Amino acid sequence: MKSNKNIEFNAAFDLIHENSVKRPEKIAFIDDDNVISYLELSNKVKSFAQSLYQTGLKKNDRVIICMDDCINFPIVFLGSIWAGIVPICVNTMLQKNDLKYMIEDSEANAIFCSNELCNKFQEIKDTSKKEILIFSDNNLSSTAKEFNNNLSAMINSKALKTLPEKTYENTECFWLYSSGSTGRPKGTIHLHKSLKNTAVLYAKSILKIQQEDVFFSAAKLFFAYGLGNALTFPMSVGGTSILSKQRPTVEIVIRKIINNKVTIFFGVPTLYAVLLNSNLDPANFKSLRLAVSAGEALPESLCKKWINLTGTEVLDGIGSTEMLHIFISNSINNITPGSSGKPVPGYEVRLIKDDNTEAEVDEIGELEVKGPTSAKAYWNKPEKTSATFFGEWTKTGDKYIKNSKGIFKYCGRTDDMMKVSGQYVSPFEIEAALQSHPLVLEAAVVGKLNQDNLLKPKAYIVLNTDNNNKINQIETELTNYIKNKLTPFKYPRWYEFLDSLPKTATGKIQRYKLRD
Ligand code: 3UK
Repeated sequence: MKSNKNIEFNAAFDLIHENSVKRPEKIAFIDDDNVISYLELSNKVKSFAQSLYQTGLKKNDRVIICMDDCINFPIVFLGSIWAGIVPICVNTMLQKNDLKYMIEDSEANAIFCSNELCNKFQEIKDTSKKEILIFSDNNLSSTAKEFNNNLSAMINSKALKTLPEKTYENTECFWLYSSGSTGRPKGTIHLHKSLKNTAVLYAKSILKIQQEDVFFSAAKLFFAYGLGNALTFPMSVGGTSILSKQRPTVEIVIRKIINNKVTIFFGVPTLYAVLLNSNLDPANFKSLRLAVSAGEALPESLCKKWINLTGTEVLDGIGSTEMLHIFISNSINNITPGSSGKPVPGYEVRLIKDDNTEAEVDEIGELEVKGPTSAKAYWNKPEKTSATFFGEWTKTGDKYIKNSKGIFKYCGRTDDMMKVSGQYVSPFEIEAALQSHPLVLEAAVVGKLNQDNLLKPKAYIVLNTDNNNKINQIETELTNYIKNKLTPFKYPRWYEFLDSLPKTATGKIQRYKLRD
């Protein structure tokens, strides 16, 4: 019988306790500078949890984590959850206006950030009416006297909160922000049970993760994908996770894999394309037993090239911030290159056609998913919440087709969003940014496939004046401008200059005419 009881459960306790007792000396995390064992991790989590209360924060308060991948990240994330405080992980590459929005929207009481980001947050604080504490390894702000705003002091203080705060499977645990084609990012509220459920349903059953595995995720911890790959999954089996602050270039990825004898690697298709175009020696991948790709569809050719080069499989699977991790996936010894595979057991999916009926085999429909890792809601956005979450079902915004073998193939988004390097980009956001440049009269942005079959933004521009003789300079100027104004990866990879944009009678840009 299905029980509706809300069972007592703390996600941090679940990941910490057993490891600290059964394998205290085992290395949990290795970052660019340090290593930490499961016992040390447990003590620091408890120390940080106690320090949170000493700074005046209370149960159910919210805190923002904007940190590069390093050992302090799991300590701050799990320490907050241990204390019943809700951490909100945000992208470290965001520009000030997005961060300011998230600080105000979330009503967070404190920010934990990497040293390099401290000034940025201080500047935001200075222009905002909101009272907020900022903690990093610098002592910049001085409102929280107790620890001089020093994160290390909080993590290393002697007082421990030995028992976790009483929380339940279905109480609010942490947030992530998810972006859409229009409007501001949405605070996506996840429950205590969801972290564990992603590990049980996907990582243990599909990836067959074990205590002996060494995990390395090129996707950072502030993404749902990276959080599962590099924190939940390794801790769910007592494995070791490799963290790095650095941008995942070919050199860094290869060095991390070799030096740490990584067994399971997680990347996005763009990174696989770069690795596969670099003429690498297969010996670099000797320690690997498996690779995973998500964020956008992995083209069939890249999947096959990876297998040829490394002799290991790469499992493509689709996940989302709303579902926390992957819910349709290929599996070991059973992959169909160019597809997302089959629903992960424990999830149900359906494809809905325009007339609201379910698609038959070989018919395209919009993908909906149901499973025990779905977010509860978007914070403070009732309309967007009810447009996405329907009882137990969640809309993904993706078009899919299922063949007679039950294998799902990605057919594009139902909205205007693009996934570029595994991350959401709204064409409208790039257009608005381009239009704010004095040289630009009008701009339209569409997705175009590059040589690896991966989608990247292309801009069609109508210039203000006749500048045709300096096109190269203008392109460089616009690229630098966008990289400064938006999260840098959103810049257009191609430009085309037109006299006018194709429009409908009512003046709407006809993007379909610009896509080839
Ligand atoms: C697209 C894919 C085709 C799809 C994510 C793994 O990407 C993640 O979350 P986001 O919220 O984006 C979700 C959207 O991205 N997508 C993701 N993976 C695939 N499309 N094939 C794929 N393999 O449009 C989806 O709706 O950024 C990925 C784990 C956790 C995640 N949050």
